[in-house]
Amino acid sequence: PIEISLNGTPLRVPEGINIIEACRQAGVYVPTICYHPRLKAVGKCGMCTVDIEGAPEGGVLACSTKVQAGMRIRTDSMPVKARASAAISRLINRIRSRNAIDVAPQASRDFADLMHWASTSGNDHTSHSIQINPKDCVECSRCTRACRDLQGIGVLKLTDSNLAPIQSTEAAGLASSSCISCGQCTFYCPTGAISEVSDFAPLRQAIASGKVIVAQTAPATRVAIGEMFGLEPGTVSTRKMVGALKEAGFHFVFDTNFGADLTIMEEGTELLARLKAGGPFPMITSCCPAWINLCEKLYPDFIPNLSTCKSPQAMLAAVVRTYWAEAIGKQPSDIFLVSVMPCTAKKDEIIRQDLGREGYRDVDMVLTTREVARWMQEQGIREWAAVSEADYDNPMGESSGAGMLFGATGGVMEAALRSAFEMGTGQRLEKLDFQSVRGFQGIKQATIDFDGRPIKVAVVHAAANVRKLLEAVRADPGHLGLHFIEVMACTGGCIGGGGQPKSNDPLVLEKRTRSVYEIDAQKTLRRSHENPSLLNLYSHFLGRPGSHKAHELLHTHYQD
Ligand code: HC0
Ligand code: SF4
Repeated sequence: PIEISLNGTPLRVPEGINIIEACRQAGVYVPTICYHPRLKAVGKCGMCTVDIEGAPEGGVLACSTKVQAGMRIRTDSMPVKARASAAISRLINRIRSRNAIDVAPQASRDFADLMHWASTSGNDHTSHSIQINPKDCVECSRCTRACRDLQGIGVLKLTDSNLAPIQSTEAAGLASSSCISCGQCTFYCPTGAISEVSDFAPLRQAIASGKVIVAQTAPATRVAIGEMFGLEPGTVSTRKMVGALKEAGFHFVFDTNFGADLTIMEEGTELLARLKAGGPFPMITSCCPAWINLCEKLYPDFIPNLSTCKSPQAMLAAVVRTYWAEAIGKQPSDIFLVSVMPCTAKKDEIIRQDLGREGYRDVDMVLTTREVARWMQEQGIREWAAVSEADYDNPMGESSGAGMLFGATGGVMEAALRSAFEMGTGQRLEKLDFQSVRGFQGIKQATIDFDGRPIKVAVVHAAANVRKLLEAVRADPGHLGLHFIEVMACTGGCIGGGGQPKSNDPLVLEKRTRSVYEIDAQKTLRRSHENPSLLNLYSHFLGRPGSHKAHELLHTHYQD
């Protein structure tokens, strides 16, 4: 650590951090709109200037200036505040000019129509998952940086147009671009000018028409939803979340973690079959829909490598519509199934051809973690503390710790290794934790000894890293010797999904991840292939993993 002085108070801070982080650590507010700890600082909004003793007048940008030993920083001087308010005023004027468009009551009808048209003319509603309503844009460029730098996609641009400052690089709209619907842009957007496509009307209609209203909740939602109600990132809210869903109109709540266990049975069996047959390698996980979009759009040569398994949300949905519908004596179309997901690309996934049969879709609607919290709030839930806890419904409420791991980067790999090792070698793993595939390194590699046979695996997260790894695999005739790759399009995996609560906490992803591993560690049931409810489903309905019926319901095809 080094010593600095902040507003006259001595302060010890880590070396190499920028001034704005030092101020935050000391609880000193510095206004900014374009800065986010996980994005490259660009000093775009100009609000965060601070004075430094001995430095020229006009100050320095706190977001892009590093602290130095002995630095004497002031955030509370009149010139600092004057500069910040000038920058904020410029921004407010620009937004107001766009929204001025609220015309006087005496205006003529055609003038009002023109203004309304102008203020919505830049809207982009071409995508199934992501929408742009640029009227609310504050031109901070956080979305463009997320898309370009974190994801390596780069399909958003800032323009000079005051009415449509943020646009897709494709004139025909986002849907025609290489957008993978990951939603990272929506997570970083401070205002909601770019957001998930959101419409509660079908849910309201389903409730009004007396359907059986069912939810399933993804692994990563339970360690994040509390943030929407003011709790610390990483607070485990599993039973609260189920209780809140019940209070908010859902009759049954199932756990996507059960679907994750089911995926492991199918995907582990597929891996073992490929190991026996000698390929095709590397097998690549298929549960991240933004990755599937990326693969189909930009890496179609990897389609044969994709696991044929549907994702856990899709597998669980297929079981709800068939096995469970019959068990409760209902027609599949009597059920309205909502997937509560940390992800915006799941909205793309549910309209894929294989996710439905005979005139209905398996999943009716995807709500992101942010949206479901808004739905709960609309239904009158304000205080998280006042919500009664509840348990998942069975049989799709029982799940293993391995299923929980799906929510973090490396987790699908770890869950698959636990089961594939034990199913393939007939031996019992002594140590269930595979530390080598955990953590935030962009590309992780490990070699696991399957009873004398070395199995080489890689884990990659954040689309920019995915592109790097795939290009390396493509360039090597021996595909780097890899047997199996786990791909997640968002940093940290699903816990960092584009539909998760927005946060400026630099450690938010780490906090959520820690809780994912804690939930697994505290379970007695930590292997997917030992989930009793799942084994029961196989013996009463599906047959063996990889059976004809399993293929019909749980596996899929891809489009190149
Ligand atoms: Fe995920 Fe999933 S783990 S993609 O990250 O595989 O969204 O949380 O629900 O389907 O289980 C997201 C999270 C899921 C699925 C699971 C997978
Ligand atoms: Fe870029 Fe992902 Fe946003 Fe699409 S959803 S614009 S790929 S960040």
